[in-house]
Amino acid sequence: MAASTAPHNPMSAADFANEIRYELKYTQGVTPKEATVDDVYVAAATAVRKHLVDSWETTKQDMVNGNTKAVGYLSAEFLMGRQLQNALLNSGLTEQFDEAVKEFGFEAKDVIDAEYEPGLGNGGLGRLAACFIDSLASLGVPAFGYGIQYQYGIFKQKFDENGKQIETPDYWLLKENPWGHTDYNRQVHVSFGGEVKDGKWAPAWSVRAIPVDYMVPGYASGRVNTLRLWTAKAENELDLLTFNKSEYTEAVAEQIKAETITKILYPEDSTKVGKQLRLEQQYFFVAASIQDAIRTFYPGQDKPDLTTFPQKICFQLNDTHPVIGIAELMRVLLDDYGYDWNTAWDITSHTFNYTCHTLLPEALEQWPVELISELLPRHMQIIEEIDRHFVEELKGLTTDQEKIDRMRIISTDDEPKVRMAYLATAAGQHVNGVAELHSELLKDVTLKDFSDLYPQKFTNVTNGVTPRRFVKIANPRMSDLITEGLGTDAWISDLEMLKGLVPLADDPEFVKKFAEVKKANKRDFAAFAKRKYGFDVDPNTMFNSMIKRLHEYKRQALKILSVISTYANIKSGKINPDDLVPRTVFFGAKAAPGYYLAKQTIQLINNVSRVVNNDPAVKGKLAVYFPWNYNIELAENLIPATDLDEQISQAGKEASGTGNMKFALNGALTVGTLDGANVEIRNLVGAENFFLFGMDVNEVTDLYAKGYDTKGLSRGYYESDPDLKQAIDMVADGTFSNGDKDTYKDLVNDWLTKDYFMTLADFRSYMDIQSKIEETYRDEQKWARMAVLNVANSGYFSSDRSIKDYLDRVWMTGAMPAHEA
Ligand code: GPU
Repeated sequence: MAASTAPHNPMSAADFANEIRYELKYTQGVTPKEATVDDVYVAAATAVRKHLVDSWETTKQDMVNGNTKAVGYLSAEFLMGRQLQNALLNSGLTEQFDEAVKEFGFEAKDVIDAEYEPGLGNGGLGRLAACFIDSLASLGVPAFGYGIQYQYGIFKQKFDENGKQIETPDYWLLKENPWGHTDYNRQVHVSFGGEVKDGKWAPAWSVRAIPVDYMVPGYASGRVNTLRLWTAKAENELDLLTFNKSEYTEAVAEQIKAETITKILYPEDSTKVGKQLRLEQQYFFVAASIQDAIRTFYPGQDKPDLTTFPQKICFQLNDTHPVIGIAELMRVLLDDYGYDWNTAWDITSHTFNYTCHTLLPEALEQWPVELISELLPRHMQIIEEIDRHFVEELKGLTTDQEKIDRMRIISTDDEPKVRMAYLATAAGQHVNGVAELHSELLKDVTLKDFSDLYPQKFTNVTNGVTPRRFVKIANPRMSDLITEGLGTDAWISDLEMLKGLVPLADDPEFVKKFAEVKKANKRDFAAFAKRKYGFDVDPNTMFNSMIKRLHEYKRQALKILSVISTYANIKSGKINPDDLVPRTVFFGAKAAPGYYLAKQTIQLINNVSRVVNNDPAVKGKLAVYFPWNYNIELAENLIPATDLDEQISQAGKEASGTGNMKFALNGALTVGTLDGANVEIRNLVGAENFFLFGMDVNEVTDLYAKGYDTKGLSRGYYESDPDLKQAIDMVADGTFSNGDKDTYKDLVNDWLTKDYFMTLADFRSYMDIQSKIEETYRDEQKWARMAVLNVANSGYFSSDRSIKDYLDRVWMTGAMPAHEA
């Protein structure tokens, strides 16, 4: 038996069943006989939550009474995934649970499945926040996650009979939410609008911000942190006078206006959406969080000494969404607590740090001065003052007036805007990118002026993923094998230990077992896909997955064109299907509802899937599936079953990627470009264990310089590559639209005239790497060995390591002592 460091609760399964029975009776009022699977899920969740309460309480106390600076992770998104399995793992109750639920007539799997996944995030940025708070708790760092409890999360995706994406609301709170505790006693108020009188803000309206608290249990740390998500409620629910006049709608107008603030998550990902409501959301949650932090760290104090604030907590700005918090903390210090400008600035600038998650200039938020002035007039004044001080400072650093203008926080054009990334960079102590390449490009391109003058602010923290959810829970078979191989399960909280698997890559017995684990996972996935989607997936094929938001820069188009090309070549006889490695291609992707070309791409993929999967000519050789509504649950099921992972963004566009890390850690090989964290993955796992293709950043830059997108150079690639031409022609000629030639005309037209992300330019290189992939895959032992080496060398991509890097490079704090108070 391997030594275990995993959390263990001495409670018996029978006792845990008693606790479930207790909750069924006293919390839900149902008898075990009546209890449905949903009831048992809620009861089990409530019971396991109680096992975490003591640690939660001491963690909160130690955080306030101790001397370790806390981290406030401010994020508009937390894409948490389901909670029950993670809570069971961290409270050491997994096995007891598996046994106990049987008493109520259910399988553990079905109870786990009863949980509805909250979708309070769009994609990578939101999931990263969730991984980070898991690691903060697991490392024993005092931390709060602060965000928004949206009533509607990311839309639910369906496909209509034509393969088009349909968005339906995600009414997640219709199901019981045993994890969130609404704490009406800790509500605060947040104001908006109005005007500035005598230097003081006289707001026009305000709302209540009510916290919903989630426990964030650490793995084997004895710590439980808090995720505090704010929900908006009206100051006055109902205007009784109006109501009594039977004007019912008017009577609830205020309630509607207030609740609208936290009604819905903007389904945009990596794009700038300039909407007043979005600014309201941003201000709402950061203003509430700042009040909350002051109240937490200076309990009961009317006139706290806030010059110590930066020693109590530092706020991490997860992209630009919470950046208005800088102006808010200044306002609080100046107006509510009467500090002078310099003192307030000193406190504020030592409190915030900023993480940038993009390179796309269009994704950097800029708020029109007019809008901020209307919604937050005092904050606009303060931002103007920050801008003025900043210009003064710049004058001391450079004589280049153009540079100063370029760097101004408020743009100097006809429609002045506040550049939130610049505000964050000017005010924060540190700015970081999310992968080495990204951080370099931030310094050299996106924020070059700033890094020239403030090089000491810039640093890199490469992203990571939590090994608890994405290895231990998602891939139990592989986890057991790793534990067997290493003789301990300590790797779960010290992921670099996976290095110990390197020698086992040359142990045929181990490699064989590893390959068997993958096969079993594929069979599991096939069963899951049948159950959930009705798909008939052949587990004896190569599983090839591309799961991420649908975005042109990520280039799902490149993948689907390659599939079409293979299909066409089989049909035409150019390829003998018996020479192909049988392959099943999976896509998972949501498109922003207003993103036209992304939605056309979804439609195309669905129709390629329909045509290919129904064509006897390719049966058993090629299949394409597009499970709808890609979410964390699907990721947890598909990643452990995947052989080949696609990370094929145009070089220089994907800030990091985190799916790539999850795949490598689960023994999938990557086909990818030199983009984002791919670069680091390839360096660590070894170039020979990674399928590299495509242009690098310099080649991309050169091709732009030649006028690729402006002079229509993509057409040359189309004309000169018969495979590419054939594939695009097939899209244009109606093969995937029942003969209709118009369905994809805008997509095709974009490819042939602009193709900004150079899909066509990278096509040949992408097709060429496929033969190498197939040749490698045919040698089962070789492929499995490479997969083992991917796992063994990917320990670096634990979010525990990311958090340690933040602690050292950005936050300058650490874990709480076991008992600090
Ligand atoms: N990312 Br900006 C998002 O998911 N949403 C955003 O609005 C912005 C960035 C992603 C990056 O695209 C991805 O490369 C990165 O891995 C992730 O953030 C976490 O840093």
